[in-house]
Amino acid sequence: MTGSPAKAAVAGPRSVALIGAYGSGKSTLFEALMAAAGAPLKRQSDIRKRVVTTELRLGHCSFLADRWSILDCPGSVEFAYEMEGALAAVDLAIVVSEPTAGRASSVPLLLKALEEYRLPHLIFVNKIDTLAGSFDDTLAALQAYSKYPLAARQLPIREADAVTGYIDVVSGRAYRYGANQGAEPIEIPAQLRDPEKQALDGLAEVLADQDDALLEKLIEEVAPTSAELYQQLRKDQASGTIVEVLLGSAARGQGILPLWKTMRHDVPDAAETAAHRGVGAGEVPLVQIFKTVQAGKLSYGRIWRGVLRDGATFDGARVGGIHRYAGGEPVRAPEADAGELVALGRLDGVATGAILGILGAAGSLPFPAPLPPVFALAITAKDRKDDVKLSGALHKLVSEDPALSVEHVAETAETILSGQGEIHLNAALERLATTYNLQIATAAPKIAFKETIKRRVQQHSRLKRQTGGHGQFADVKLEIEPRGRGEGFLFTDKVVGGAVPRQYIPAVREAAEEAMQKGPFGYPVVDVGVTLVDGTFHAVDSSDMAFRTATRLGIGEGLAKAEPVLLEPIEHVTASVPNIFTAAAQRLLTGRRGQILGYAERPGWPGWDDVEALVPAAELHDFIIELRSDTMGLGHYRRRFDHLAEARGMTP
Ligand SMILES: Nc1nc2c(ncn2[C@@H]2O[C@H](COP(=O)(O)OP(=O)(O)O)[C@@H](O)[C@H]2O)c(=O)[nH]1
Ligand SMILES: [Mg+2]
Repeated sequence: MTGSPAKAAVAGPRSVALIGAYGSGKSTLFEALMAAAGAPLKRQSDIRKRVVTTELRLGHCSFLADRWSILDCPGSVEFAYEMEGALAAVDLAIVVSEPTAGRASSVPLLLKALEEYRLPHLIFVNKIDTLAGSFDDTLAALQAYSKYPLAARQLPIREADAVTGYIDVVSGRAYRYGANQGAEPIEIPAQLRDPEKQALDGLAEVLADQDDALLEKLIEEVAPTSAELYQQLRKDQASGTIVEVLLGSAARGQGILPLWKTMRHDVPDAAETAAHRGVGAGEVPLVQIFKTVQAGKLSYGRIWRGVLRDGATFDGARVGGIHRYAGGEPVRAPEADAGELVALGRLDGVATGAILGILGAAGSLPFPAPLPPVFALAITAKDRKDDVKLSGALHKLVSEDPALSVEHVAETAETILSGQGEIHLNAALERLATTYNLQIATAAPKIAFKETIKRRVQQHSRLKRQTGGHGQFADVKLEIEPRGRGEGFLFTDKVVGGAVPRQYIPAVREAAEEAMQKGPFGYPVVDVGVTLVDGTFHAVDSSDMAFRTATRLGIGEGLAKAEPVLLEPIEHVTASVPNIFTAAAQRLLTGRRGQILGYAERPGWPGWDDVEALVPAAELHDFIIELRSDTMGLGHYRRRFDHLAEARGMTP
């Protein structure tokens, strides 16, 4: 069909990941690829899995005797960590793109992730049946995002407004899409002769940039042979220096066989990928776990080296079952070969990202570092009896998915679950419900407000209880005053002549400090100085206890008179957006009481800006939702505590 030469030797198992924006058609393509390879998914599991777009899906099949592991990745940016884990494990990524320029929204972020892994990738322009506008515009838009040159392998043939077939650029042959994934050869439509020639010249030029011999031929105006072009395509695609672009319709089964053939020829061998990462050849198995599910009952791993046998042990963890997924259903296997992705059963205590076996000094199997969380919820078990169970379940959840984090915040007495967005956290809560049978109540996290005072006051406090026998007496004169922001609490003793005997001073100091735990508004009080200036005592009735009580009451009254104010945490926010959205990001931040500090080009991210601002924490709870919705889903941000500031116009 594409007229490629037969592949020299039968390769070992290889793997690809399908990545792309939510709804671009990855799952449909996954099913189409499996079907074309004679391993159609069972209808039932199709329907079930369609709904769950938040989980990786693994499938196995053979195409022309080559064995393949295919990963269908979730599309939402909120599951980017899961997708990046998949990228760490495969030989090549297939970026599934919308067909129309301007709708390729998450492509830039994906290409960035691929660049970071230096992972070879090709682009499948899907939904070609809905192409509006020119395909050249689509290519130009994709090229604008890509660091590497695109090599268009196909051109669409249009009749009336519909795409009815394609031209294979290298062979110059035209095909009309038929039923059942087939395509019949046709004459090249006359109006496409010139575009075809231009496309071929363009392809040859892209390849010549990578190869001197080819370049010389072009300069001497000698046309390279198809065989030369195929060979160079294979070399450049497998090494990731070019990005081949194919097109089709996953839903209609169009363009699937050409994609398979390109994969067959141009996806690097698993051994090449391993060598690239510094994993030497050998017999001793080396496995990388790129995802764990079901509380560690199942771990997805890539076999980087050797043959993995069921029952093998690694540091005490024993492989309890090896599974492949033909037709979407798990099939148990006695062993798995290097280059395969398989699911491993019951690897106790093995977390996402773990390496089983000995990598050796030269190797580096990079695994994504979890992204800083951008969305958080305070969570509680609806049934208090489940509290202990909840903390155990959260621990497992985080070890499965390190992009989640759990923290107990003492100040607000809340358990905070944070992650990459609302959908990500909802998926986690869903798992708590289904896997652990835990019903969870959620709320926006409380803000850790503080208080301070603005005025200096003198406060006299006298405790005198002489009921019956042993009474209580203490008398203190306190000066309570504001200190500079961040200077903290300070106690000073200025008592002279033993007006308050030495032995009671520590009790006064401790009580003063304790009184700062809760101010007039109910929040911790910061940056206040307390001076004990004078006092009196009673030889029999005074005690530590009496001085404590007098001090506590005095400070309570004094703070209320000292113009108490609420302090709110202000965060330093860095929002990263493509620069067409820089103004939008600034507007959003300003709208959230933010003070813009400025913006600058984002280092290493051409076309992106970092916008810096100081923003009250109280305004940031759902910031990521708005930021994404105003930046085509591309914007993200980091935050760190900066300082406390008076919360003007806020009543506690
Ligand atoms: N017209 C058209 N629709 C498609 C094509 N491929 C997928 N779709 C539809 O696009 C929607 C999203 O597809 P899905 O595979 O779930 O996308 P994913 O989120 O990337 O996995 C579904 O309604 C599909 O039927 C295609 O080639 N043409
Ligand atoms: Mg999907």
